[in-house]
Amino acid sequence: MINQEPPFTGSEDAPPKVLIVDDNPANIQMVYHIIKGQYQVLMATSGRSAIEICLEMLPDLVLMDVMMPDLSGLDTCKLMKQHPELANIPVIFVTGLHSQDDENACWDAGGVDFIPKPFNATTLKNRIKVHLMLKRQSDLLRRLAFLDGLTGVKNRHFFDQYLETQLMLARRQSQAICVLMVDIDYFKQYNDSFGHQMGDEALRSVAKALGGSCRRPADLVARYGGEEFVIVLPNTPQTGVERVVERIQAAIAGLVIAHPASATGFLTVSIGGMIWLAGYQSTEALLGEADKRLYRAKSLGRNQACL
Ligand code: GH3
Ligand code: MG
Ligand code: MG
Ligand code: MG
Repeated sequence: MINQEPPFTGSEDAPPKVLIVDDNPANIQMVYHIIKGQYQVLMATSGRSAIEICLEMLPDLVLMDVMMPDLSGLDTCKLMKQHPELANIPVIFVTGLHSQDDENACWDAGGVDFIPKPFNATTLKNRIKVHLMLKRQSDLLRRLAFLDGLTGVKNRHFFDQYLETQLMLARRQSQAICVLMVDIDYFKQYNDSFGHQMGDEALRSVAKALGGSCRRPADLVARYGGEEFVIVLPNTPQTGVERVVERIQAAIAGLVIAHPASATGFLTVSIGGMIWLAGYQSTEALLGEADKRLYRAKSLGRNQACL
């Protein structure tokens, strides 16, 4: 399932990743010996390879030399700031250039700090520490802003952005994209029977079951509102969608949540799904089609899917 959240700096089990960029390997070694042991250290000897490593490894911080042949540190930093996935990685310039203009150019390029060479090792270590802490906090805030507080899946805000991006990709690559709307059946009555706390607990269980049913990295489960969830399955044709739907139905049945108002005696969901292959206009149209099919699944008696 999608984990399209910003990289979380220094999660409990992984030390933060620091990328050292310098065209002179001796300079890299010197910095490496100062910071090794505390961080996972990555190295690049050119601006181009720095960008490549950033895209692949998503470091939490970059220590950037300025003067490098080919792509300068300033230009490398500017490229990073233009890239949506790299823009929030802090760049500290570590440079032998000392003039006021050089220093200003580093700030203009988007650097968060400027350390002139030769530097004091303790100062370097502490500047890194401070910027990693700030990065960790901003990552956390960004993550929370995209999460549904009750169920822990992504929220509507994230979903809207994600669907927009995926639809654009699907259009560009002429691939199928599927949206499933999942609505709990007779959920008002569930609350009436067991109370809101039990209702919330059931919502959490359903969210977890949906998450476990969507296994591809690009699949996304989000809470659309109330007792309604939405799922995006990029690049998934009809047979794949049917398999996901079967998994969802089996997972919900496997929860065996007693629900007296339900025909089966257990909590069930209705699913409306729309697969669009090409020529689709907008996310609204795609969602509208999925919603129509959800309505049909409801009117046909609930506990079923209409694709
Ligand atoms: P249907 O089978 O047609 O979907 O019926 P329903 O009762 O599920 O649908 P309706 O839209 O009439 O009611 C949705 C109910 O979901 C209303 C509210 O009691 C419940 N609900 C919405 N959000 C929450 C929530 O965050 N927590 C809890 N416990 N209940 C919620
Ligand atoms: Mg250099
Ligand atoms: Mg409902
Ligand atoms: Mg509803």
